[in-house]
Amino acid sequence: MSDIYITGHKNPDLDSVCSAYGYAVLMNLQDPENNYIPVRCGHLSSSVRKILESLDIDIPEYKRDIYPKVRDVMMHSDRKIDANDLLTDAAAHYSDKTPSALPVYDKDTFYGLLAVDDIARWTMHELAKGSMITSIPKVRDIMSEQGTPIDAGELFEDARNLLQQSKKRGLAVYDENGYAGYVTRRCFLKCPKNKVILVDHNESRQSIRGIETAEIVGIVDHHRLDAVRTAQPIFIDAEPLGSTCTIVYQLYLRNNRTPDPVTAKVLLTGLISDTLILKSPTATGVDAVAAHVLASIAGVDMEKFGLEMFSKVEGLGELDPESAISSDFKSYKEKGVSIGIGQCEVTQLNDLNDYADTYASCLETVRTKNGLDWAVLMITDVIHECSVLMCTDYKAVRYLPYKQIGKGLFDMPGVMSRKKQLLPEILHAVGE
Ligand SMILES: [Mn+2]
Repeated sequence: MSDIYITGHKNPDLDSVCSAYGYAVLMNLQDPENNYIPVRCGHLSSSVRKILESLDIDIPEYKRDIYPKVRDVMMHSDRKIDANDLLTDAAAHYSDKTPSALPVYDKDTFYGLLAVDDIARWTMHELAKGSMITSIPKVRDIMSEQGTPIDAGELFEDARNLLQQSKKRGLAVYDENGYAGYVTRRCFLKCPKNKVILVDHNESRQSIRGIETAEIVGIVDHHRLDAVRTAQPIFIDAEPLGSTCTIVYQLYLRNNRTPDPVTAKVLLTGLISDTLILKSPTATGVDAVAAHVLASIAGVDMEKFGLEMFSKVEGLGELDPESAISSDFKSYKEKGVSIGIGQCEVTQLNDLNDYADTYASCLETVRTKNGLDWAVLMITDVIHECSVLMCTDYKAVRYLPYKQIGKGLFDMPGVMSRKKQLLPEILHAVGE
């Protein structure tokens, strides 16, 4: 049984979190031999959190990184040696595994580690005296001073170095609940690899910290492929569909399963969010079929559910401009020009004038911070199917095919997709 983490990209959006959740449910049914854990490697925006909370699920937990830790290699002892036991009682434990240290308890509480050095020291001392070793000491009487315990969350590398430089054979490991296990030098002979499945992304720089130390065992995604090299053949399902949740739904079908109503609602949420209620040009017929089937399993009206969901998305006036811009911000490089394109979803653009100036100056800050030549923000009204483009001052601005409606502001009727509609125009303008 091993733990396999399923994670979406940094800056987790609904498709990323919902597909990780839905895929974990499926994989735990398909493969009970392993434990699939959906996680997220970034913090949720308040809108995404609000929507996930309304689904009544255990929201995938934040996982800071996937680096191997002490807890991945620590040992537990199935037999308990008591500090008041005689050394002969402990002897039996050495015959089978020959460990270099053994945990010792005082009744039920962890007492310390008995190291093989402690036994050797005592024995040699007795032999040096010419003793026939007739009186056997209690375990506690021969235990040497204990080393400083380490934390279960300590990095593998750091703990290995610590133990290598220490005179101790082993160290006790503690976590938030107290004593958790122990490690000896032998635990650090081979660095373990955590297993990860990537959903809604496949590039390691968009992934969880420490991904280079992990073993990627699967990829389910709908973005351009720029995946990592793997040591083993792995499962990959990459399709040009509107959402990763659609692909996950298809994997249920492929395995002759139907998602339960709660999971169906979760998948529907990610699907509707990424495809802007199927109105985005990235939405395909496959997405539409999946959305309707998922809605009927979940017992909701697809359109109504979608509008209700987007009504929970906070207006830009209520948000912190910098986090609103950065929460979905992608960088591109074309002809030596670095460009950043952010996208925000709103349910109406009538209040644009209230926040336009604040956002424009913040966009300029984001541009400088990221060392970009040009930064733009696409504000998409998902209900009325149009967008407004906000641009920092740059010479390519005049080559954009959109009508200017204010300083650095352009009207984009019918434009919903950054990838399919806006990006080609931006790249074209830069090339002029
Ligand atoms: Mn997606």
